[in-house]
Amino acid sequence: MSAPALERPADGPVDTAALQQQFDAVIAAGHRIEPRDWMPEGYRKTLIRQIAQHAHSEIIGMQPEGDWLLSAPSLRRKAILLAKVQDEAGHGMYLYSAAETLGADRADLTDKLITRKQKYSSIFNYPTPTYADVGVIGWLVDGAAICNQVPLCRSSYGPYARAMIRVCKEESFHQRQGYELLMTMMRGTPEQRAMVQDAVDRWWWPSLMMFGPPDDDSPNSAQSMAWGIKRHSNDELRQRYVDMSVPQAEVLGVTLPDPELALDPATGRHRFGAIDWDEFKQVISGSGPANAERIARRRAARDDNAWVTEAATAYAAKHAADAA
Ligand code: BYC
Repeated sequence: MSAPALERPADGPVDTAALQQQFDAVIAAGHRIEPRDWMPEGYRKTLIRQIAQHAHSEIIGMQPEGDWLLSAPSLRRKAILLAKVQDEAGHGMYLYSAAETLGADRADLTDKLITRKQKYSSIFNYPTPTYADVGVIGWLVDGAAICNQVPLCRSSYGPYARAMIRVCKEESFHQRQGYELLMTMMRGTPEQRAMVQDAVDRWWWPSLMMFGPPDDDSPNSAQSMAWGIKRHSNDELRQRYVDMSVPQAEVLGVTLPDPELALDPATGRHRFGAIDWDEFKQVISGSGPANAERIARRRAARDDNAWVTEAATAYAAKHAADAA
């Protein structure tokens, strides 16, 4: 719920301190900030940064699985994969719309993505050499996304929080389809089982990196949590994800590639090995295995389809003129 907008005198000076006080009260009460409410510039900028990165991740995230659309092993698998990849496009669109409510311009955000001024999730810079990767992305990557995004349904910014509700419902379907695909492969031939294990070995550690750097090396967390944009710290969500994934791996019959992974009986949580943060830093600074390919494709899609945008814009302008 948002608080009523603070009345501003028509021509008088803006009382920033009073506006800030009201903003703080809305956040402290756990209510929502809406697009027309006053907000501190840092809050707006942080939201644009996170929402834009999130939107870019959804759009770039179409590529690794999209690579399998033409060679899915059956019509059923192709239909499921097509629906999933289309869902990711939809998520990107809701998120760009949410960023627009903060004054961002969609074309400008795309430009910042392809000129590397804004980031997207590290996870989408890894290749998908086998069909088991499609299943593992559904299970692990969408599983991590759910862990991270369910709390964002309670984010303090209304449009972002509301977008997350639908996104999470769809991610939940995505995760199940991935798990079902892997279950089917695990009931198949020894080669199929080996293919699943190989994909798990490649995706496990990168999926842990999706939650971001450790809390003591996360420059944005404290302020984002104080503003209610993030509800939990990176390490907290990573731990939840590990605890959730271990029993799922057991049911599936795969081994998670971490010899240090063990249940701590004292806490009921799993201890796990050290994450390779150098690899993470390399990937987010553009040197991951597939960064160049992902950006080149996004750039080509923008440039090759510019005529569609131009035609649609001209058509909308004509309609608006006819209606006037
Ligand atoms: N990858 O201070 P920190 C999906 C950056 S798509 C890249 O902890 P923050 C799906 C971070 O941005 C779901 N960069 O930051 C789609 C910051 O850099 P800048 C994607 C990362 O924002 C298709 C710096 O590192 N999910 O599910 O407080 C198919 C310091 O980090 C990463 C979201 O976008 C990373 N992994 O926390 C299948 C969730 N981690 O901006 C599935 C929304 C950190 O200062 N985002 N960085 O230059 C968030 O929840 C938060 O932004 C994060 C990071 C937890 C990711």
